[in-house]
Amino acid sequence: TPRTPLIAGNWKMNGRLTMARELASAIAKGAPAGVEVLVCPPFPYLAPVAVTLQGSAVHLGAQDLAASEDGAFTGEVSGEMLGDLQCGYVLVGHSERRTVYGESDDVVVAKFQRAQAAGLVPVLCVGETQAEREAGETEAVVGRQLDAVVKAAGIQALEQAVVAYEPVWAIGTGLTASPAQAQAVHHFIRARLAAIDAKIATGIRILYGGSVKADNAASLLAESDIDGALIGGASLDADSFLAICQAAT
Ligand code: G2H
Repeated sequence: TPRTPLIAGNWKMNGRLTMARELASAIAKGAPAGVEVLVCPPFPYLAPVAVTLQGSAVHLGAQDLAASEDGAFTGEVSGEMLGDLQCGYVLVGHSERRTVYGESDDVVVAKFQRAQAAGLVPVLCVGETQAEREAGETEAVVGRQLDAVVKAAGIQALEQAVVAYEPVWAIGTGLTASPAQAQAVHHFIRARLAAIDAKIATGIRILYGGSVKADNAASLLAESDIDGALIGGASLDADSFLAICQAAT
């Protein structure tokens, strides 16, 4: 595959400053060659983690950004601010944002576009709930989430983006999609993009997320359309996270 694997840690709302520094430091020291490694700490720890990562090849990203440009938006953080803190990436439309904070496809699209306007690479998260999967709607839901962005931003925008497929039923539940189940959806996503632009579809990295651990990473990453992983729980332990990075090499 022409695609460099990307292993991204989504720390969610966990840890304290000391832990953030220690985790970042261990990852910076242990990250293997041949894989791109990304960590996404909580907002307040971006700046100290950026300092810790200085001189290492590990990339820094945020977990969310504002859908608006700078202005009177109390509590929000703009893409430009994240750029100032050395972020190169930002998660957009994580299922927790969509479900717990009610982010619609429109909001996700706005965040995707704001990220790119600020020079950040958005990691667009898509995925179906358990009820949607059981109703046979996986492709309809994932297709809709993907199309919303392609329609608004244009297919060219996907050249500077990453997609993460995260079945909601597999997030933090210990349930993982089987490699074949994940591969089927990854293939669907790539084919949907290929129908518009084959080159962009070939180049884009599609990560799998949802209870990825050191012991199931290799079999998922062996699938031809799985180009990396977005890791929550297991990214909080340096050894586990580094083992997953190693599995991607
Ligand atoms: C899915 C994933 C990381 P976890 O949310 O984004 O979390 O690996 O804990 O299921």
